[in-house]
This record gives sequence, C-alpha cells and structure tokens, in this order.
Amino acid sequence: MAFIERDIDEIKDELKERFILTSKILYGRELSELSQNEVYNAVAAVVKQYTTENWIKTNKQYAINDNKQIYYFSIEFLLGRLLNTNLINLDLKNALKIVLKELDVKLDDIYNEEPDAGLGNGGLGRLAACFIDSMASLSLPAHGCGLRYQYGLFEQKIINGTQIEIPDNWLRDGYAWEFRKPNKAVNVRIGGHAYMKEVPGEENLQLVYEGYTDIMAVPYDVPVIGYKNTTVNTLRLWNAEVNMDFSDYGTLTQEEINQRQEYRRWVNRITEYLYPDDRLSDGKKLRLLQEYFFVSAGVQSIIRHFMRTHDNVYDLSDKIGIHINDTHPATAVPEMMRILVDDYGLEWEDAWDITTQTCAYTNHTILPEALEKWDVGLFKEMLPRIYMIVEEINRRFLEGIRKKYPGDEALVRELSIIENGQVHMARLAVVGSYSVNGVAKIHSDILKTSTLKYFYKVFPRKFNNKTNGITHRRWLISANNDLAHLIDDKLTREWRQNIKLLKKINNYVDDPDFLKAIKKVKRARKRDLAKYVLSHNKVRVKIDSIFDIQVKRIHSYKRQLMNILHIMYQYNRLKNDPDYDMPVPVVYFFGGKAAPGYYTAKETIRLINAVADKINNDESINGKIKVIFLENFGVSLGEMVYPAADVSEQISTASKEASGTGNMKFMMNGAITLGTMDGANVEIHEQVGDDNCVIFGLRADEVISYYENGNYNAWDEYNTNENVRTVMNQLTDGTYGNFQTLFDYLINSNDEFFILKDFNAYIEAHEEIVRRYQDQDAWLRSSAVNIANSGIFSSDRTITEYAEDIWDIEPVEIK
Ligand code: 26V
Repeated sequence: MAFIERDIDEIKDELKERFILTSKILYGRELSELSQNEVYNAVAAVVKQYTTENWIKTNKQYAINDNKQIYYFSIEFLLGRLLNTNLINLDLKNALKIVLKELDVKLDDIYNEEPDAGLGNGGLGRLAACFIDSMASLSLPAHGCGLRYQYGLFEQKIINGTQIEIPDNWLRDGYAWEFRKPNKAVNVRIGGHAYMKEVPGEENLQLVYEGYTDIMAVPYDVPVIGYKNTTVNTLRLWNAEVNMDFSDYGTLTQEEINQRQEYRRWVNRITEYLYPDDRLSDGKKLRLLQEYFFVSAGVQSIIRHFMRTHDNVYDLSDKIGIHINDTHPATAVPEMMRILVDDYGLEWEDAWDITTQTCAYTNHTILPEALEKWDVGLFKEMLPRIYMIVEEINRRFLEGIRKKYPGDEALVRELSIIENGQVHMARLAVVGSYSVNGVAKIHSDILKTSTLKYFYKVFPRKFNNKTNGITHRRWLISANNDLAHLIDDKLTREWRQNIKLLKKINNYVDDPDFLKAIKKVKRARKRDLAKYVLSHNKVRVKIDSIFDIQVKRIHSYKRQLMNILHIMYQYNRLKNDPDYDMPVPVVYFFGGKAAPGYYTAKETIRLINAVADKINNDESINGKIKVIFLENFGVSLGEMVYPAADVSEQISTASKEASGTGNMKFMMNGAITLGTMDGANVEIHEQVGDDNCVIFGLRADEVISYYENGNYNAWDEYNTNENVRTVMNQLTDGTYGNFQTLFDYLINSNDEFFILKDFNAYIEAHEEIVRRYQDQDAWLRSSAVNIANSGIFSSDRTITEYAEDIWDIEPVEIK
C-alpha cells in the first residue's frame, strides 16, 4: 500500500473528532480544562491512532515475506522529542495545526511539554536515533534494541559558572510513545556458579549453572515511523523488573520479606540510570549488568521468535542480523553461543558459524585507552556462564592463530580476548563478527593501521568503512523548515525522499535571489537563538555578529580549552593593541556536558563562564566579542542552535575524533566548518574544497608521529610562543580567577592534545574566517555550497550502505 498524501480538508474533521474524544477518554474533562501537558498527551495519543494500523501491518508483512530483519543493538538511543518529526512523517502536521487553532490551542506551545528522551550521552546515542529513523524511512526491515533508563543523562545547570548535575526524571509524567509488552517478557540470569560436571556413563561433560538470580526483562516498544511511507518499525527498550510471586507474603518471616525487598531494590537499579560517558573511568559492575541485561533479553527474544516460526536453525543468519553498536553489546556473541549450545543443543562449531554470520560490529572510539575492558574477576562473578564461553571462544581462536603463525607469541598476546586479567570487548566483537567498520574514512584507516592493526592482519576482509550520517528529516526539514522550503522551491519536494537530489542546489549557488533568501533564513534562526540567549543568559547579542559555535560533550581531545584560550587572546589584543580591530563582531557559543567526575572538563566550563562574565560586561570593547555558554545542551536545544550558526567549530586533535556528527548538522544548515583534518571533517573538506571551509592545524600523521617519537615538549612551546605564554599566564594571575589546575593539566600532560602547538594556526584560521565573512556575497555562496553538498551526510546514505554491504537487506513494501 503506497502512502497516500493526506487531503487536509478531508482529514481535518476526523482529526478534530478524534482529538476531542481522546482528551475526554484520557482525562474525563472538557478540553478547555486541560493543562498544556494533558493537551500534549492527548495529541500524542491521537498520533498513535494513526500509527498502530501500519505498525501491525509492517510486522505482518515481515512475517509473510519471511525476509531478513536487522536488530541494531545499542546501549544508547538519544531520541530527543518525537511529536514534530512523527507529525511530519505521518503528514499530519498541517491539518493538526489548523484543528488545534480552531480549538484555541497553539501547536508550537505544546512541543515543549514532551520530555526530551535523553537516553544517550552524545554522538553514539544520537547516531543510533538517526539510524532507526533512516531504516524506517527507507522501508528497511530493521529495528532498535536498547535500555529503558528511568533516568536519562543528567540535566546540566550552571550555577556560579560551575556545572551542577540534576537527575533527569524524564518519565515523571509518563512517556506517550511507549507500549509496555508484559507478555513478551523474558528472564535474564545473573551471577551464581557455572561449571562442567562428569556424568557417569556419559561421554560429554554436563553443564551445571546454579545459584543465579533471575531478572525479568519487560519490553517497552516505541514505534519508529517512516517518512511518508507505510513502514513502522520497532525500537524495543528493555526494563528490569522483579520476577516474583508475592501471594505468599503472609507466610514469610520478616527476614525473608527484607531479603525480597533488598532484591527488589537491586533489580530496580539495573535500568535506573544511564552512565555518563567518562571514557577513561573504570568499568562499574552495574554497567556490565546493563550491557548483558539488554543483550540477553534481546537475543533471547529474537531467537525464540525465530525458532517458533522456522524449523531449521541453520537458516538463522539468513533471517536475522545483529548489529553491535560499539562494544557495549559485544556479549551478544557469547550470548548467542550460550543459547544455541546450551538451550538448543547445537555443536560448538555449528553454533559458531551461525553466530559469526549473524553479528556485525561498529567501532566508535579511537583512543586506545578508552576501549572497553572488564576485569576477569568481576566478569566471572556477574556472568559465569558467559565467561566460560568467552574463554572457549578465545581458546579456539588462539589455537587457530598459533597454527597459522607458529611461534609468534607476541601476536597471540595482542589478539587474545583475555589478556592481563581483563576481557577485551573490542577483541571479542571483532572475533565474533563477520564485519567490522569504522565511522569515517580516516577513522577506518586508523583502525587498520593502528588501533586494531593485528586484527586487520588476520581478518583483512572483515574491515570496512561506513561514514556516519544524520537524518535530514530532523536536522533540516524539522529544525529548519524555512530552509527546507527554499530547497523545495528549487527542486520540488522530491529531495526529501531522495537526498541525492540535494546536490542539484549547486545549480543555484550563484543565484543572487536564492542567496538572499538563504541569508534571510539564517538571520531568522540567529534571531531565534539571540532571543533565547537574552531570556536564558540575560545577554544581548547582535545578529550581525558572526555566530561561532562549538556544541558537543566537553572533552580534552575536543579542545574547547583551545577555543576559550583563543578568545582570551583576541580580547587581549582588542584591549592592548591599538592596531588591532575586529571589523565584524563575533559571538562565541559553547554548549555541552562534562562527565560529573571529569575534573578538567568541569574546570573548562568554569573557565568559559569566567571569561564570558568578564568580556560580556566590559563596555570598553563595544560588544565586539560576546561569549555564551548554553546550559544543558541536548537534542532539542541543538535543533535551535545548528540552524543559527555561521561558523562550525570542529577542532579536535587530528586522529582523535572518530567521525563527529554535529559537523554534519552544521554543514547541512549552511555553516562554514572551521576545523582540523579529523573524523568526517576530512570528508566535508573533500565535498566543498578549501574555498568553502577553513582547515588548520597538525595532520593526523604528524600527531601520531609526535606520540611515537616523543619529540614534542609543551614547555618549549610555552617559552617560545608569546601568544601561548600570555594566555597561559592569565590562567593563574587572577585575570579570570584561579585556573591553576588547567595550567598544570596542560604542562603535566605535556599538552597531550597539542592545544599549544596548534594555537597560532588556530588564530590564523579565525582571521581567515573574518576575512571571508566580510565579503558577504562570497560567504553566502559558500554557505549554499555547504548545504548543496551535505546530502552525502544524510544517514539515508549511510544506512543504504549498511543495508547493501553489511546486512544484505532490501526495502520491503508494506501492502
Ligand atoms: C563510553 C562510556 C564509558 C563509560 C561509561 C559510559 C560510556 C558511554 C559511552 C561511551 C562511548 C562513547 C563513544 C562515542 O560516543 N563515540 C562517538 O561516536 C560518534 C558516532 O559514531 C562519533 O561521531 C564520535 O566521533 C565518537 O566520539
């Protein structure tokens, strides 16, 4: 059944009727008596009515076709809000707007009532959310599988310039888009003891697994609605619940009751909260439990369903694909082995063939020290049976390696899944998967030559690249509808479903009317942001300024510190150098959360706010520089921020940012990238050329060579570079307060991310930006070139590549 464009007049009356009825059913009151939040919930309930029919049909169609289905396992899905994108995808937005207006409700006012589903930290979680959007929009049979955290990533408050973390109780008023499915619950076993026992008269040893604890995993399904098609896939989020019959409470002793209460508290903690990404932190027990919990629940339910509907277990990998998003779900490999061997009685070799033809893995982290590892003691204690299986996988794997590379024990050590008392999750994922990919070209190359080079040596054919992407439906059509309409005017609306067509905007980059229209939209978005900043930060910013924006998690390698040091430098010159002028004022925006235990990151936030405080209140500089820290940056704030940017700061130390995806959101909204040759910046540069982005700084090979040769010295840089020395000294001389720890960090780490080394190049890059901005016609052209060539960074392109090269699935028409 093809998607039928809705006739507004036809659907209006039906929508209105349903909306009035639904509000009464939900709340037992007249519409006029409902709070904004209740109105929002009623609207969401009506939207669901337009979803369920196709949801059921989609699942039936997949069953009838018996096509392969992909399950994208991810410990994070950073969804943000769904109302607007769901309305757009279902083509209900315009009709609903009219209906609500007739009822005196403004649709724009109720969006904010939806909690921002923050079930992710940053790039990795948002990528998963963009991916499931593309899967549904491309009519692909592919679903998400993750965790239903009771608390998402903390809410950030800035108090006296310092980050304070507030628990994110996002489920307080309920979540409109989820469907609890208690009948699909499964049990997950944790802890206890597992061993092999001899049985008299039997040749094979027998597995004993005893003393474990059962945790009930209950799925909450969220429909994933395709853009103007009839596909509705499923995002299945697992919740940990107690699995116990309480009817015998009357007969229990007080001690037994206490024990059960303790058990209940323990179980509730498993899906209680999302861990903040502090990449270097030690693995915590509960985190490993979270990982195995959703993996076991997911794999069990997938295989159970498969076995019910098929009779040949060997067909499994033809019908199911499991995608391991970073190493967090890597226990999918031993969990599949456990189910096939223990529960279905398969021979090890057969189970291994099936498993390794089912699983595929994506790496998202270059920093070798941030690769996930677990202490054997903890792993064994929590997951004893899984540990036995990992040992056996490793034993057989290394046996093969020793045969192929006799005598190369050094190689064996580099490859061993268990090494130095730790389980290496990336190694487990690579060994257990048929495909291993990085997330940008340069990243995939570094995996092959450095991070995973020994694995590349033994499994060269597994390695491939899939450059990340973002959904243009949220980040362009929904977040910047005016810009989307400008594109419609030139290309018709076809580009929305076939993003390759966006390239045709290149035909208009010299059309003065088009550029004028782009400028008008950019100014409107800048005005929106300026208004927000006036009310939230109580700072007035001029929209004629360059809006220079860095929004992303705060991390040393992303170098927010270099950004703020440069602002200090610029401010010094403005104050002290009579020959220096800033022909265009600049507003520097920062946004991003620091992990609660990450001291350097939190001090960086404090420095940004101290500098902002001083500069914003210095009337002598005539507002030439303003500095704004955007509190609590997340998906929803991003939807306002990306469209308002002139300059996109992508300044990570070359080789450190696997890809980045914010860079793509900025580009698609017409910002010029000011960046290093890192992650997907390299490919942005490839798309637009030197004239339409500003590249600076050390290249990845230079960075790597400094590390290898140890021939860089931060003190030398400090001593010989006056620009560096001046701002460094200001960290401790009281200009902005006391930031001795940041000074010490830079020196003691020997400037591990080359902030000082790249400082002069960064100054020049900013000067280049200002030069270019002064030629507004050329700048606007550049902006248009960026928009025109951003289509390749749509996640529709990325997911098409996954579907064709890794998953081997095709679109399914839902009849
Ligand atoms: C690590 C940890 C470790 C401690 C516990 C919590 C936690 C949560 C997440 C992570 C790993 C985060 C990895 C990540 O987000 N990588 C980013 O992935 C993006 C999508 O591929 C990519 O664009 C970014 O460059 C990369 O940093």
